[in-house]
Amino acid sequence: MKVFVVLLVFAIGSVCAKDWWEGGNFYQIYPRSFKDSDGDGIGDLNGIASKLEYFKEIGMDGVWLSPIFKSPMVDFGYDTQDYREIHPEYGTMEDFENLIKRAKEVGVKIILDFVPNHTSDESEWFKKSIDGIPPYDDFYVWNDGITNPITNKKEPPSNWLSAFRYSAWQWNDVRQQYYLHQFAIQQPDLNYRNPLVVKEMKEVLKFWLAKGVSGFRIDAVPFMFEIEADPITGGYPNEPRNPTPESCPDSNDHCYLQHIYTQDQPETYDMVYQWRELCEQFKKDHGGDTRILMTEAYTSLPNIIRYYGNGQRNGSHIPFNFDLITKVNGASTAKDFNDRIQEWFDAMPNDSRIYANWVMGNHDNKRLASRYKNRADLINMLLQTLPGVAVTYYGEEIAMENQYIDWEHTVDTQACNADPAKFDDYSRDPARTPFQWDSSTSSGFSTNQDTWLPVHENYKKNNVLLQKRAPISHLQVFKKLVKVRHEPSFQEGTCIRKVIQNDDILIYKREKAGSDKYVVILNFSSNNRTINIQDSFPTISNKVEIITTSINGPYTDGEVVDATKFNAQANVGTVVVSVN
Ligand SMILES: *[C@@H]1O[C@H](CO)[C@@H](O)[C@H](O)[C@H]1NC(C)=O
Ligand SMILES: *[C@@H]1O[C@H](CO)[C@@H](O)[C@H](O)[C@H]1NC(C)=O
Ligand SMILES: *[C@@H]1O[C@H](CO)[C@@H](O)[C@H](O)[C@H]1NC(C)=O
Ligand SMILES: CC(=O)N[C@H]1CO[C@H](CO)[C@@H](O)[C@@H]1O
Ligand SMILES: CC(=O)N[C@H]1CO[C@H](CO)[C@@H](O)[C@@H]1O
Ligand SMILES: [Ca+2]
Ligand SMILES: [Ca+2]
Repeated sequence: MKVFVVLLVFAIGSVCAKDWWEGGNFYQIYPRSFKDSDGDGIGDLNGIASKLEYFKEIGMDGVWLSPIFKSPMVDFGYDTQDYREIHPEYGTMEDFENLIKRAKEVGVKIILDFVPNHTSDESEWFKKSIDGIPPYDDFYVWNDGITNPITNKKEPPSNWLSAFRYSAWQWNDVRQQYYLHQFAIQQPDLNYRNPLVVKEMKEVLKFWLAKGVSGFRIDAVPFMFEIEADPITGGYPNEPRNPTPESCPDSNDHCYLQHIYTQDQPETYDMVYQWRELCEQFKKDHGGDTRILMTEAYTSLPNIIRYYGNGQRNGSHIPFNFDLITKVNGASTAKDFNDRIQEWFDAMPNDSRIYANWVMGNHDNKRLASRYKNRADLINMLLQTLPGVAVTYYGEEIAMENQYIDWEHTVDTQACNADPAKFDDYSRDPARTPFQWDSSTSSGFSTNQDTWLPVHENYKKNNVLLQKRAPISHLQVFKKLVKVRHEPSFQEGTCIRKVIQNDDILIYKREKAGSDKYVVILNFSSNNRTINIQDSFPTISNKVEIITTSINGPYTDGEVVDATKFNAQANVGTVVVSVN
């Protein structure tokens, strides 16, 4: 038996051995909200460790954790105080090592969020930089600013704006200089033009690789480098006005300017390629599975594609594709979705080892089930059945919804920096509420009634335990999807897509020679349609079996139905297999 298994693996391997992450399924955890083990109302590492089996149950290969490093939590961990320490609310280094050990036993890879663009202003590095102590004096972007000739007052060196509104320059009284912060004032930007910063950050990556992590998700990559200061004046150029001024009238808003000097600088790509080399070298030196990089960059498609590599050098394994978050919405048609998908495939490098990826939600965006009313299953179906890597934000598998949080209770710094009239547009709190495990106190997230953000008010009707017990639920659909995803037709097959019925329906066939033929039918419209699947795909037989379908759909899993009169109901998605 053992010999047989080895031979089989070898036989597949000799054709095209897939590395663990290729075509993988990934899950994002927001550690504060996943599971609280000690009743303080805040999620923690031991909480995550107690739920590792759940990741297996929902078919995840890897889990990436939003930041867990020591932080004053102005931006909930996206402001790092110490890159080598665990944030005390989340546990100890021992807890982390235990998590890694247990995750290995269960067979789930752990990936850490790495926030390179800035540290916290409470970082020792920044404190030493303020005091001008070498080598930290040049670890951040400091500048004298300009003296206004009329008022004789100091002004920031340039008009650059923070992503969290207002000037990106903050005056420091001690150092008598401005420092750059592309995000909150408490998040000073690191100076990547200083080789010591580059070296130090590599040491940090190696530190965590040595602890056994399987890779990194790298935050806000486009913001790493700014244009070099003018060698003579030491000044920085102003950024021009947004080319569509009417889209952004408020001069304090980040969008007011076109960020040609503070984002997407060419040096950024090189940095990512260097980090990839570091991961490869670590594997060579220490063995084990491939350590991967996932990169977060909200930028143009050609820029995102550059993160994959440049033909000579490899870069990010998974440069996040946010197009299905940012370029479509609840009113988008099947054609809109298909066009976005096609754009990505057209832009991707022509290399069989490069994979598409699809992200449907994250901690910076509103919940999938709220963006797509009644269509959470359909969207998850799209995510799980397209070729490439799938990335799921915690709770989307049970269709968790946004929880409205009023101004008084809002804690997200991005919303708090906005005004009471506009805060909800900026707030990311509604999508960060505690995970809904069951119907007990605080949805089984915590034994404490008080949690750092309130539990969604619908938790007694919508939680993992209920959905696990129900024969038909979002979770059951999700589990069917992740299972069928392992079939060769989904892993290695072709994907032929068509938009039919006046742009109402996206239909596609996943097929690998010698394996089952699958068809995915997604009705993005509010029109009920009856379709003939054979009109789109003549090789599909008269009868198809339902693999899984949206919970509001007319069919039942396992049912065999007529492919020539298929009921493609409004807002419903279905995966079928051709019955021979
Ligand atoms: C890039 O990655 C591919 C696929 O993993 C590999 O075959 C190739 O050798 C790598 N290229 C370099 C320059 O490392
Ligand atoms: C990729 O390669 C295939 C086959 O060699 C070719 O038909 C296709 O046009 C190429 N696509 C791009 C974007 O270069
Ligand atoms: C679509 O069909 C469902 C189920 O039969 C029904 O509830 C709904 O009203 C129909 N919608 C339209 C627009 O006809
Ligand atoms: C794109 C982006 O804004 N990414 C992150 C960069 O850092 C800020 C501040 O820490 C985070 O809030 C963002 O999510
Ligand atoms: C493109 C389209 O018609 N989309 C509709 C799909 O159905 C939802 C819910 O009924 C509508 O809100 C969308 O406008
Ligand atoms: Ca806790
Ligand atoms: Ca920067």
